[in-house]
Amino acid sequence: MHNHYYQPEAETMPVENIKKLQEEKLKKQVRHVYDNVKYYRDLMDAKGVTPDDIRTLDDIKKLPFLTKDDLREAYPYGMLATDLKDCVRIQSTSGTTGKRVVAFYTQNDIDLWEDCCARAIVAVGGDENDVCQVCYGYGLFTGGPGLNGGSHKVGCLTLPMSSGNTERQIQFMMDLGATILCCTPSYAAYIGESLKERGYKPEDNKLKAGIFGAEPWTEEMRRDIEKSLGIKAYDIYGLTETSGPGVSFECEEQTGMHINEDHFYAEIIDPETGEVLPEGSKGELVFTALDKEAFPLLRYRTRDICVLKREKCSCGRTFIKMSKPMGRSDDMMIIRGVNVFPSQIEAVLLNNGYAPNYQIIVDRVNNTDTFDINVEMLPEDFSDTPKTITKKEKDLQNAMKTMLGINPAIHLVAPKTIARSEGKAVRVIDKRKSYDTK
Ligand code: DLL
Repeated sequence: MHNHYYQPEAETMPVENIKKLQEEKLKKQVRHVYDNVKYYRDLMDAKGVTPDDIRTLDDIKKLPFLTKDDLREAYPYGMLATDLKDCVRIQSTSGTTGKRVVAFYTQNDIDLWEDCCARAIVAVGGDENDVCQVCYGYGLFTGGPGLNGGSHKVGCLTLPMSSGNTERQIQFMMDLGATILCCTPSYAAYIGESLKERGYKPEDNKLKAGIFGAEPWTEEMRRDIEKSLGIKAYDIYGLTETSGPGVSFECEEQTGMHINEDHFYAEIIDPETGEVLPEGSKGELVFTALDKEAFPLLRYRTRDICVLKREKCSCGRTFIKMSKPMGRSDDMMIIRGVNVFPSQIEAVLLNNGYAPNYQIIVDRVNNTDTFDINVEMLPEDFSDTPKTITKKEKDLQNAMKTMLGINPAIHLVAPKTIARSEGKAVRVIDKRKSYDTK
């Protein structure tokens, strides 16, 4: 048991007070956005809603939703709610301008974001005696910077490893005695395997806990990782649009992630109708950022399907809990931690002179995602020599890597060999069991 908190007043606040606080913040935030973000003001005007109409939390239902399409429309600066001079950083997701999300931060935004990550670290038992190895990617991706900041705030000795180079990860982990590991669950599983291959037993490392997120993972995978590393594995959730990791985090109960409700207001809606569903229903998660200054999205549709539940938690936190995401209401895939849309793949094919006849095959082999794309050759290329075909595959792979940020294996196949479908084309074959089916 490690019943302590990073910010106890917030994390254990009575529910009535949370609601009051959210209501106050919501009113202010709607005013801030209305006054500073023309894009959203136009949406509100079109719906006939003014900031004065938002008096209670329930009034949030009157506000328009935002989606990734809105972010695309408003790219790059259209959602910015402060002067550029007040912004100190961006973070971003991979992809083309169309699907890329660029989020802006003031110093205060970064501070509150890092607080959220610090809460997650303390919730798994972290304190200033810990050695926290962060192997989420650093750079534009939010994982590395977010957990790095949280780890500093807690006062852990922070190992800013970034992702990859497993040999070096293991060396630092063992030599410096890392006690907390932060990375994607698939990378954690891979590190576990690599340790075993090198003859290490779970008790040979000093790790006690892991903070794993950025992609869906199952309870089975949790058990595997816990066993192979000899640790407790905790979930963490977030998205670039809401700052990054730390929107919600698991406590020692490991039964869902507490949402940092002093900073985020969560709703569950019916993805078809947009209707707000009662607590306990399964639906699409929608967030309103209550404190963000530079990039304050209101009613942002995450496309993640999950359930919210407010129940007494043995950890003493009063924040509502979200289940692990159970699926998506769009076609986004998360491959090796990177968000990938089939439409991006299609765009690369078309830009490179191929017809949009393709199939994406994703699987998880030895806890690592495999990513293959079968693409039909053009009829005129069919007579090419194997050497030129290999060259074309390589070129297409490079173009994909530039667009997506990860490398698929490209297989050029004979024309007319990918089955034409009569209804909706089956473009994606995802063999992973990444979502819990419960
Ligand atoms: O993945 C932020 C993050 C970094 C979260 C590190 C946790 C740890 P994006 O790249 O914008 O941001 O992707 C956000 O990833 O809408 C979910 O679909 C998915 N996702 C994030 N965390 C989890 C999780 C980061 N714990 C998208 N379980 C989200 C399942 C997750 N899916």
